[in-house]
Amino acid sequence: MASIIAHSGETTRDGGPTGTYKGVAPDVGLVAVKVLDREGFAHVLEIVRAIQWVVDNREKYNIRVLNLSFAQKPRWPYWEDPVNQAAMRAWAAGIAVVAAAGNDGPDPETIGSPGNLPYLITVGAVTDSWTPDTRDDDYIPDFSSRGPTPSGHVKPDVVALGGHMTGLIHPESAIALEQPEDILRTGEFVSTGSSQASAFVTGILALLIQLEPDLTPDDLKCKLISSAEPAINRNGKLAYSPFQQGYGYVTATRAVTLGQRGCGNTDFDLHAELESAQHFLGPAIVDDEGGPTLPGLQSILSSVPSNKGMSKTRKWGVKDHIERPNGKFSDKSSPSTPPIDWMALYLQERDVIENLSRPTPCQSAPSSPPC
Ligand SMILES: [Ca+2]
Repeated sequence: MASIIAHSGETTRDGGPTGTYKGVAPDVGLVAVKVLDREGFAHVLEIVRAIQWVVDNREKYNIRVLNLSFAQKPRWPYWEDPVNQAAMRAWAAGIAVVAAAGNDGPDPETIGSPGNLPYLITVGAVTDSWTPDTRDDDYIPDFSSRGPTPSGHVKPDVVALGGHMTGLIHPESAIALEQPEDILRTGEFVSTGSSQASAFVTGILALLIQLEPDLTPDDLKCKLISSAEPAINRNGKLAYSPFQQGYGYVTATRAVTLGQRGCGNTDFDLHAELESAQHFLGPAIVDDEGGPTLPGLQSILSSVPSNKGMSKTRKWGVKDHIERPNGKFSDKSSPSTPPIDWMALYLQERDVIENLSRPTPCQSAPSSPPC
């Protein structure tokens, strides 16, 4: 996970590629806090102590983001969970906390703890189907845990690349010895899961902080959810429920260019929560068949499960949906008016990008460089 976040080693040697990959944020400083044993287990209270150590040492090491690439079945309401309480203290102290959704899908209500904590950034996985050059076959694999949480909150918040991620591993570690087939000739290890997706997003947060150091944890969450790209079918309906994709697929470039501030955790009150004065229930309700849904979801969600791998109807993002070839809504079965006004969102995004790429106006001062 650390190498997905921050691997800074060389990727070329003698002018040729070495087959290795850099991490998302190779300039970041890492503070590794070891909690899990060789088999990947830890007592709840050890995790709590570790998170508290991070909070206590936040200023000493300038810790801004905490990656929690683990998930356990929630045993308490989110506000009574000791790990969640520690994670809330971290968030309140100015540390953005990222958690894995879990690998217990595709059933609903499989989000683990601490990913069930509403305040955190909870990340599910997308796989690129081994084709990095097209997203038309990128899909949410079955293993990625689905919401809602027991308290009815929509999770994951976002999905990110988590399929066959390449990273460094200690050759004598338990997992390397158990799975030698996943070690490449370069000595790197290939692994898959929402933990890897969580690490990927943690790297994106480090990049955002590098550019804008004053971002708060709530702002960082806002940057991600406001720039994520939902999967949209040709008929304008969502290809995945928000319980599967959250706000959608996150990428660093969009978080940097289109991400906004001010929209993170506006429905909650962390200080009231920490004083046990208030807790919050999410918007999920029960449908006619006893499954979880959201008010109005049926009219905006495709009734057919999205394909694994290549899909002729699914596109990731408003831009790809609106600009898709062969017409926008050419299906005979498609409604003439899409259930969500994607065109308005598309025009908003286009305006932002055009403003970013517009050259700075020339200055009239004589010392200015010529335009
Ligand atoms: Ca792909």
